Amino acid sequence: MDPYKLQRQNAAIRKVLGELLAVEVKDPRVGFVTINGVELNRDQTVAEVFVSVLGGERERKDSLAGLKKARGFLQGRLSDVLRLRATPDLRFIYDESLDQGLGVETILDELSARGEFVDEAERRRRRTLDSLEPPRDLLAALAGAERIWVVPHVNPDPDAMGSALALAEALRAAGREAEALRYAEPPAGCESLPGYADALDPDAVAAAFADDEGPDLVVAVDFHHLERTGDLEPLLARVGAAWCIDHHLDGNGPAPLPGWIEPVASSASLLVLRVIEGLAAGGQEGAPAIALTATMATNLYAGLYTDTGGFRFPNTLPLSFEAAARLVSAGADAADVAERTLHERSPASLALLARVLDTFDYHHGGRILTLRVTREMLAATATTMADTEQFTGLASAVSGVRFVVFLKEREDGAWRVSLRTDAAGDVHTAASQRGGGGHRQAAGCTATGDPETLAAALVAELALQLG
Ligand SMILES: [Mn+2]
Repeated sequence: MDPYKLQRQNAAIRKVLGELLAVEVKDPRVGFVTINGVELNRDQTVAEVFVSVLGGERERKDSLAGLKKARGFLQGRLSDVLRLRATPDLRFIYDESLDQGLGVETILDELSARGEFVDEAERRRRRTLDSLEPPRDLLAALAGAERIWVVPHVNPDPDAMGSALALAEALRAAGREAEALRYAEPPAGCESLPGYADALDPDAVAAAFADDEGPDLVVAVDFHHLERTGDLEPLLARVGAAWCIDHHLDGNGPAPLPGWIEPVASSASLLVLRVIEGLAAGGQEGAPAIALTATMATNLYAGLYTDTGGFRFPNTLPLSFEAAARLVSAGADAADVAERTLHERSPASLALLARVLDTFDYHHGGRILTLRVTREMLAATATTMADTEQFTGLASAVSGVRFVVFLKEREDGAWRVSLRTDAAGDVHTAASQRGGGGHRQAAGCTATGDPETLAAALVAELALQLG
C-alpha cells in the first residue's frame, strides 16, 4: 500500500476512534483516554492505537479497563464508519512515559498477556525495516534537485561518512550530479570506505563556491543542524535548501533541518538504505533505474555495524538485522568492514591508549569511570582526536562500570564530554542540560572550565541513578 495513503488511513482511524470514544461509548470511564496516534500495518489487519490517560491512578486504571471492554464495539463501528474491507485488530499501546510508576502495571500486564497492549520495548522489537518510510517531501526534494551535496557531520564516524558516500552514489546512479563531502582531518575507520578518496575535501568545496558551482541542495546525514559542519558551515549556509536524514534526538536547541529524524533506527545508514530503496522504487518516467550496489551496501553496512558497536548496543533491534541481511545480500563484505572499523588499531593509537589508561578513575564502587585525553597526549603520540573514538567503548566494557565520562580537551581549551551508559541508564539528560545531545545510552556536550570540577559534577549527577 502507498505509505501516504496509509498515513491518511491512520489519521482517519484516529479521528473516528476519538469521536466514538467521545460520543458513542457510554462507559464514563473512557472519558479520560486520549488517542495520541494510530499506526496501521501494511495489510491493514492490525492497528496500533497509542493512548494516554488523564487523571490520577484511579482514573487511569478505570479508563484502561473501560477501553478494554469497549474494544470489540470500537472495532465493529470503525469498520462500518470507514467502510474498511477487513476489521483491523485494535492493539492499544499505553504511553508509559507519561505516568511511569503510578500503579497501572498490574492491569497492563493482564492486558499485555492477552495481546491487547504492547509496551514500548515490545513495540521497538516489532518494528520492521519496511515500516520506516522516507517522508515523501524528502524524496521529492531529492528528485527535484540537480546538484546535490551529501554532508557528514564534522569528525565523521563510519555511519556519517558511509551514509554520505552511499547516498551520493545512489543519487548519481539516479542521474543527479551528486557528491559526498569530507573534512580535512582523516576520520577513524572511514578512509577504507569505498569512494572516500573521491569525496570533495574542504578546498574543493571552497573552490566550487568560488566558481559559482555550489549545489542547489545539501543533505545532512547523521546530524540535523548545519552547525555540526565546522568550518564548512558558512559555505553550506549559502545553499538554498538543506535537508537531513538522522537518527539522533536532541531535546533543546534550534529547530532541526527538514527531512527525516527517526530515533528507532540504529544508524543513519539504515534510513539512507530506505531512501535508496525509495528512489529505486519510485523512479520517475525516463529516469535511469537504480539498484543497491555492493559499494553502497558496504558503506551502509559500515554505519550499521559501528553504530550498533558490532551489534552489541541496546539499539540493536530486529530491524537492524533485517538491514544487515539486505546489505550483505547486496554484496557488503561484513568480515572486512568488521576488521577495518572496530577491530584494527594503529601502533600510535595504542600508545595514546596507554596514556589515557593512566587517567582511568573509578568512582562509587567502580560503577562510574572517568577518563581524559589532553592535547599534550595527542601531540606526544602523533595522534588525533579520531584515534580516541573507541576508548569510550573500551571503558564501558570494564566489569561493573555503568557510566563512562570521557573528557577530551579541544584546541580552544574547552572540553568535549562523551557520556555512555547501559540500557537502564540515561546520559542524555546530563548532556542536554549542558546544551548537548545524543541518545539515552550515548550522549555528548561541550563544557569549559577545570576538568576536575567538571568530572566531579557529572559523577555526582550520574550517581543519583545508581540507587
Ligand atoms: Mn549514527
